[in-house]
Amino acid sequence: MYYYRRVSSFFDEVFSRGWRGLRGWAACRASKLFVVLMVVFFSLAVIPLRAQTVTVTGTVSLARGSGAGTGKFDNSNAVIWLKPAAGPANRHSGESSSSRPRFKILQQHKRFEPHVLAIPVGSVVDFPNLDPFFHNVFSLFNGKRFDLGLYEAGASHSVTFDSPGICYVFCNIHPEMSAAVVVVDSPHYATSNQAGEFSIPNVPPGSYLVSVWHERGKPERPEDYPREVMISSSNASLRTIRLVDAGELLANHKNKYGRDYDKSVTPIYK
Ligand SMILES: [Cu+2]
Repeated sequence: MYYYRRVSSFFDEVFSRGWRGLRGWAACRASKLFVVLMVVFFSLAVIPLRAQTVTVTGTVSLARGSGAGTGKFDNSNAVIWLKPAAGPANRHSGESSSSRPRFKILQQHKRFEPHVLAIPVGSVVDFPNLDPFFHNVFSLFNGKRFDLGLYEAGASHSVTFDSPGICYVFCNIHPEMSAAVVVVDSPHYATSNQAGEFSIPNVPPGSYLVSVWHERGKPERPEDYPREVMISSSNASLRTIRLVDAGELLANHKNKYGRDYDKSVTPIYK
């Protein structure tokens, strides 16, 4: 039936328009064939590129230390990242502001959410205040020093994290609010879930250095990190990363003036 229709359309063109019709019919067919061939060519070119990367998986295990660890903890919020063992890491500092990755840490219910945020260097983080009262956002730590001042419900300010490091973030009004921005010099990073599992997608095979950070956990064998691993399609699973709990490091932090928090707050601050 299909061939009958194709043949009949061919003769319709020839008989109704003569040789010009025949040329038009052939040109139309050729252009369709060209489009089909181009689609096939690009599909074949893209599929092998995707197949060249792997998803690196692993598990973090946080064990209670001898004496130092108190309070509740689990295996979540460990940040794991991979950097090529040789060659320059992937830096974003030269990018224009419009192409920078953008993230968000909410101030809601007197908490920073998420509590731990891993980002590639050069990223911008927005800090919107979703509570019906004032908050402040500041950091005095090594990754980035900043103070976004006091701001009201519905307002938002942002910070560009242009160098790698761990940046602890606090509110100058509410001592219970804390967050950590883990700025990594690599596009290959992940944060563990409650079971300690993590997966890092789109990693090209090769030799990498594995680093790990956890708010209250230190590697069981610190001398092993950063640890070199060879990633391939047949070896994309890291062996368990064992951490030992070192206690709540942020529990008694100071305010932005380096002093203890004032417990008597005014009504606008709640
Ligand atoms: Cu606050």
